[in-house]
Amino acid sequence: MLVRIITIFPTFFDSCLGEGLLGKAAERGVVEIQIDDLRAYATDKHHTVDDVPYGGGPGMVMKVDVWDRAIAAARKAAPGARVVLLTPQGDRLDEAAAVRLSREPGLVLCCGRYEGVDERVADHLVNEQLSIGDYVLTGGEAAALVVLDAVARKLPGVVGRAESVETDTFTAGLKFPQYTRPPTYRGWETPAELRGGNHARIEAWRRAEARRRTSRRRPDLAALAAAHSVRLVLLERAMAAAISDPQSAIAACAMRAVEAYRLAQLVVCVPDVDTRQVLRNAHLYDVRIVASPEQLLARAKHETVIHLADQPEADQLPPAEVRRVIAAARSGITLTWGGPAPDGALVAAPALPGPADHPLALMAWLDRLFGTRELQTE
Ligand code: 6GU
Repeated sequence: MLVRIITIFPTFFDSCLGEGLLGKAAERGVVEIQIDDLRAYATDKHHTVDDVPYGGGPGMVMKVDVWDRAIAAARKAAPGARVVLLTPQGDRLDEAAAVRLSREPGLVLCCGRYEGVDERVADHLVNEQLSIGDYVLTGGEAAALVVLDAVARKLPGVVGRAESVETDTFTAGLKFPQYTRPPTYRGWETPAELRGGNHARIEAWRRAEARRRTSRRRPDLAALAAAHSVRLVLLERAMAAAISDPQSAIAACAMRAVEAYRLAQLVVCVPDVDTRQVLRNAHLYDVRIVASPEQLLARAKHETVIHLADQPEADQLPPAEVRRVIAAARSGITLTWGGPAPDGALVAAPALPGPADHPLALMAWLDRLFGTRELQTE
């Protein structure tokens, strides 16, 4: 992936890009980083990049024409790249955004300064705006590094074991606590559960700890990551009829749903297709394969079942209400999609353009439900 950073402080990036994860990624050729000096696109002899604001007030505003030339050069150097303006006014960077950006062919990170950038840059020249949190930095440079690090570690071959990306904090709430030798230090013990070598016990302990600290420290994440209790059931009919290659479409859908929406468990009920073929990497994603929808739904009787409807119908729940139901659920939620609504299910409205029985419609629906901003259509 080609990443081009446009900045008035080109030397800011010198030390960190050669080090650690980003250094390794560059060395291996997984990312190529170009630093571009915004001042090179100024036209006067003082290389002026800002001017006083219309309407008065403190601070200077970065000039639209200078950014226009810099971004045009970047689009030429990195065809197809997504152009991102770093600004506290942007959408908040989160793990789903990092995953989404890691799938772009290239990125252009435009470092604004906090006093401001002429609004026409945001309106006409970039594809999106990102912020890294609710605090003010003097410039977008530190934010660009944060974005770059978060995105780069999603690229294959950057983080050593695929597994460490799978178990990252935020993929499904906060991470479990980790320990290494010695077993006791100044009387501080490591948990006995981790030392016994019983893998099932270790897994159970880690899952429980992760869930406990997520709900204590980050109830906001816990609601979304209702995690180990939100299950998505893909019912076969509509889907198999709608697509020519059900195996790979379902697999893509399943992987993305678990990754981007932090569904900790996804259940696929596709009796008519070869499920082994569908989910070669199922074990990585905690995907369960169940023989028939009836079997699953019988087991799930005590759960709330929300059916994502193919067609708009009366009495459908809007996405905000579905989110509320999921967050409030105590004993688990099953989302079903693809066939007719199971008995007793709440029915939710897709209200989406295009055929609602296509996997992309499901992804768009989940985007709305779980707050991922953009639908990946490639
Ligand atoms: Cl992207 N830029 C600046 N200047 N401040 C920020 C930010 C970005 N994200 C949070 N604060």
